[in-house]
Amino acid sequence: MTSLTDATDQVPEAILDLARGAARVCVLTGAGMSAESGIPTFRDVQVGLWERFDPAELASPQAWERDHAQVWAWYAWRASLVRRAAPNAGHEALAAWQRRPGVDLAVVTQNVDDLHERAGAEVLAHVHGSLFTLRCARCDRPSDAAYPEVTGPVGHLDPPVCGVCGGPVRPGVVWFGEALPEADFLAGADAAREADLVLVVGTSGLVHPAATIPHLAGARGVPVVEVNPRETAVSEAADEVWRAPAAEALPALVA
Ligand code: BV8
Ligand code: ZN
Repeated sequence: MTSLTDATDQVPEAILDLARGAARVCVLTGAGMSAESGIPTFRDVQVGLWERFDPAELASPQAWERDHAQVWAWYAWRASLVRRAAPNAGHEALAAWQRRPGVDLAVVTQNVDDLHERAGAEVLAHVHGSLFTLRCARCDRPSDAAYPEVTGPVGHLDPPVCGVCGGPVRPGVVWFGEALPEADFLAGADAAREADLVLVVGTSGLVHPAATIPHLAGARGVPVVEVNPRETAVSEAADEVWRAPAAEALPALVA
């Protein structure tokens, strides 16, 4: 396996050729895309940040029903982390690539943060929703409430209430067991199937149906390239893998 340092010093030839020749690029990103911005991923072994919370358990309607205040506190803390974070060089590289004349680059993200947008990229689909789009858990109306600034892992915070029906306000994210926003998922799947190149960056490929997107592209003969320091559930579907971190690999690829 090429060492990370070598890998990011020069882009693997086959990957560079695929990127240079691609007019339509679809980039599927996961939590690893934001790791170098200091946002903890879901499944990497974390020190500190997630020790007290099991993301898969808290990101669920069951947890919300059981204890709104604990779930709201967890999201308020994550929102505070994201607000304090900055897009990394990987986000910036994708935004620059997207602005390149002759390139049609679709960002399809599983991430609920807004770091792609803050780097200047247009995001085609947030397949797991967005942290900062709040809505009423009872009547589904959008809410203009905001997360309080939270500086550390807190136990409980009462969520704001809907100005119309008085229901609790929830994050506009897709919880485990909830359906993905159909328009986003279909747009992401179509972009992958019609691309000249699909780049899969920073995802363990474990969460469905988002994880099927690279496979949908591969089934159409679209070249799939994985950028991830570690092997994942997507690796075997990739035509090329680049074991490198996103914030080092993507700037080299887009240079
Ligand atoms: C649904 C929003 C049906 C919330 C998230 C068995 C088989 C298949 C499916 C299932 C199953 N059992 C249950 C299911 C369904 C379930 C699922 O897939 N479960 C899995 C875990 C088994 N899926 C669902 O429930 C989905 N809904 O199926 O609904 C339905 C249909 C109709 C009607 C009703 C219902 C909903 C899934 C969405 C869940 N919400 N997020 C929130 O954020 O709080 S998922 C969550 O995980 C995040 O969105 C995250 O993005 C996503 C995926 O994780 P990754 O992004 O891949 O992150 P992870 O930590 O796993 O990996 C990080 C990677 O980065 C690693 O590979 C690491 O090596 C790499 N990395 C680290 N550093 C870097 C790096 N890479 C590059 N550079 C670096 N520097
Ligand atoms: Zn309401």
